[in-house]
Amino acid sequence: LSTDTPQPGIGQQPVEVLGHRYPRDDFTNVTPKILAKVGRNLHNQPYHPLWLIKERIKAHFYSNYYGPGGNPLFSVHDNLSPVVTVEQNFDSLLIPPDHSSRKRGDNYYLNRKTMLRAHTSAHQAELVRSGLDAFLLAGDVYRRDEIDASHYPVFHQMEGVRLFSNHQLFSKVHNGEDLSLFERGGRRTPQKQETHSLEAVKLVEFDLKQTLTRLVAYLFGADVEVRWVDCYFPFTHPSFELEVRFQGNWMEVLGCGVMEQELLNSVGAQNKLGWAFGLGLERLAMVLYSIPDIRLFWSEDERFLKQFRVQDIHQPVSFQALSKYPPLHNDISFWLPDTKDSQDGSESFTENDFYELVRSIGGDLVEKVTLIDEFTHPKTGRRSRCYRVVYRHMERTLTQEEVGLVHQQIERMAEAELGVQGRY
Ligand code: FA5
Ligand code: MG
Repeated sequence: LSTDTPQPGIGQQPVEVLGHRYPRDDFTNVTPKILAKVGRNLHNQPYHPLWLIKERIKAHFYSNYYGPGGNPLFSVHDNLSPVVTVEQNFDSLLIPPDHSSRKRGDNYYLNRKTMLRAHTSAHQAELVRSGLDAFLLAGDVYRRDEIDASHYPVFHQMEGVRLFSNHQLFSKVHNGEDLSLFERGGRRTPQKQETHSLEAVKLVEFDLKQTLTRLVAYLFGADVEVRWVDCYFPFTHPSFELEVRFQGNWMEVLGCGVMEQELLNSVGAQNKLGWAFGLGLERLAMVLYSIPDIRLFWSEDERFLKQFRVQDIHQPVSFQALSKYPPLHNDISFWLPDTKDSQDGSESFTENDFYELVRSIGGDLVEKVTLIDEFTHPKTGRRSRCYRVVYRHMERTLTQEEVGLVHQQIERMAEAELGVQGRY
């Protein structure tokens, strides 16, 4: 290389993601805005609606599918890094080198070799290679896409894979031991791949559709309207999309199909057939909870988040649109109890106890509580805190009079229960 050849990216800082550094090149196109979302892991935040859906799906699979030893059949993986190789995201799935889905304009590349995964399918090959026969995998995925009510550049998917040996697939069929997964010299047709026997594919396809139909019926109730649409993926054949009727329109919630045998052969599972699906967690949550806009999932607005803090993950949640009525705020200041008063010198006041108290008195009127000031008295060493409580009603404008009553009750109860001394 001559020194005067401009080297793209040289001289610039490498891209840093999750504590690793990736050299830039002419493919690098991740932006700081997108990188700021990596690591948020909404699907792992307790009581976030995406976490709630993930937990419900896990619970469904855990309680309905068992392995031979009576243990859950599907293992669950939700902590795999979204930084993957281009090989994982595309090549391992038989996506050809010139396939349009690889476009720089559609993906977030760290460089020519590394990217933010565009789908959870990026992990199919490695997990099958590691010996797993049945697994679920949830994670954040990244695509350069339009932004509107149902599209966002970061969203979350759950992948499911299940493999079958000859015995596992045919054991329930009368005289099933005479049947075979594979056939020689076959042709690829709209129904099946060239190496598969039609009877094997039909059983796998049946199991796939039944598994997903049961999942959707469990999530939405038996009344949900669904339909199967034929489609194409380079890593499955035949392939289908499942659509659910939502607000009068059909909404695609997942893609799936019978795994390409070439993929399974390449990772040591040549004696098995399998199905795979990939579903959009936001899409499911939007239908299930009537969430009108995908951007709300990134909201840190208590009015949104608090609606999903259910006692039991199976409890129905019906999302209420955020109120258009104005908020009213009232502050509360108090001295914290003296640490030297407590027997063991431990903190006797905990912030969460205070939040809990405010929530239990203010109920749905309380939108948010934030610490706005804190100081230590220079002479006495006593510590004081001031919190702001924001009140808002979903259906009407609140008056200071009614809010004042609730607020005074919070003041009294804080003194009575938390040992603080009001500065009211
Ligand atoms: C895939 O990503 C395939 N990997 C799915 C698959 C897995 C097929 C295994 C076969 C076997 P697709 O791009 O259609 O396919 O996305 C799958 C689901 O993710 C969609 O059905 C939808 O629910 C969701 N999804 C796709 N794009 C977006 C987006 N921009 N915003 C929110 N959800 C999206
Ligand atoms: Mg699709």
